Amino acid sequence: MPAAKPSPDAQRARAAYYDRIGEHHMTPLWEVLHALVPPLPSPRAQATMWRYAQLRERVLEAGRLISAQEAERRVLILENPGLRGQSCITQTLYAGLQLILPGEVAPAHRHTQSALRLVLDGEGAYTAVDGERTTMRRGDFIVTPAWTWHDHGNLGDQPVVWLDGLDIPIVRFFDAGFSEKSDQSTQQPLRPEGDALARYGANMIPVDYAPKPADPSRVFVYPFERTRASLQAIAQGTPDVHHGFKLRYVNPATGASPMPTIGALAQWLPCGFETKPLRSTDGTVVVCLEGGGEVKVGDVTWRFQENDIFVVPSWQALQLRADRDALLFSFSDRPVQQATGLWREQRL
Ligand code: 1HN
Repeated sequence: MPAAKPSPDAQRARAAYYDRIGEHHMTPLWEVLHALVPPLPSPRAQATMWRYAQLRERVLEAGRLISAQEAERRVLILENPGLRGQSCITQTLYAGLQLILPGEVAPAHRHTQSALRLVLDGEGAYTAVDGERTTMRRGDFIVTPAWTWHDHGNLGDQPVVWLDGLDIPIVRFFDAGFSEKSDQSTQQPLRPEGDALARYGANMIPVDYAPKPADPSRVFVYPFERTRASLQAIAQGTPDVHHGFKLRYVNPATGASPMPTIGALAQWLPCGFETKPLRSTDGTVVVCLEGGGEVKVGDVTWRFQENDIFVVPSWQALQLRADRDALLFSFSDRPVQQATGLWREQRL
C-alpha cells in the first residue's frame, strides 16, 4: 500500500530538517532511493542517428577552418543529445569523426584513455602505434590501447575520415586520466608495417609471450578484408535469429576484447534478413560499413546506409532489417560490464 501523503506541517518540518542536515553534508536516502536503484535501466542517452552525408560535409568544412596541427586532433565530437556538454555518445563512451588532409600530421601523444579507429573514407593515411605504422584502409578496425604512443599522417592526395571511439567517460569517472605529448611529433618506425599482425595475429604468438588476462591486444589493426572474408564465409550457414552472423573482435593471445574497456563486433545481415528484437545493458554505437536497410531502436525507426552511425542506449530493443547485404560494426563497454557481473542481454 502506498504511504499516506504527509500533512503540510510534517512536510515543512521535514524540509527544514533537510536544510539543517544539508549544512553538515548529509541528505536523506528516502527522498532518492527509487532513483538510486531503479527497477530497470533508464538511460539518459537517446537513440540517435548521424547520417554520413551530413557528417562528411561538416567535417570537411572544419578542414577549411583549422589545420590538424593547430587542432592537435581535428575532430567533430558526436554528442548524444541526452548528454549535452559531456562529450559522450553513450554514458560511458566518447565518439568523434576525425579528418586528416593530405600532407597533415596529428602529432604523437599518449594517454590512459583507450581508443579505437574505424576507417570510413579516403585513402593514403597511416596511424602509428608504439613505433609501428599501419596504412588506414576503409573498414579497418585499429586500436590504440591505454598509454601507447600514437600519431597519424596523410601521405596521399585525398581527405581521410575515420570514427574515433574512446573510453573517456569511464576514465573520467575513475579520475584516472594522464596524458603526455611526445617531443617527436612523428614516431620513428621501430618495426616494419605488418610486424604485429605477423607475430601476434596469425594463430601464433612469440614463444615467450605470456600476457596477463586484461592486457590489451598486440594486434593493433584488424584489416577489413579479413573481417569481411570471415563474415562472408560463415554467412553460407544458418543465421542466428537475433544476430544474423555476428563475430566478436578479440585479443588473439587471450580471447578477451582487444582492449579491456571497449568491446567491438562485426555483423553480417543477408539481403532481406530481419533480426528479432534484442536488448542488452551495454549502450552501443553501430556503424554501417556496407549495404543498408532499416533499424528500429525502442520505438524509433530509421533507414541506414553506408557510414551512417547510430546509438542504441542501454536496454532499448534493437531490430535490424537488411535491404541489401549489410555489414555492421559496433562497439560498447560490454567487457567492463561482463568483468563486473553487470551485463545482461534479453532475446525478445
Ligand atoms: C585522441 O588522442 C585522438 O589520437 C582522437 O586521434 C580523439 C579525443 C579525446 C582525447 C584524445 C587521436 C581524441 C583523443
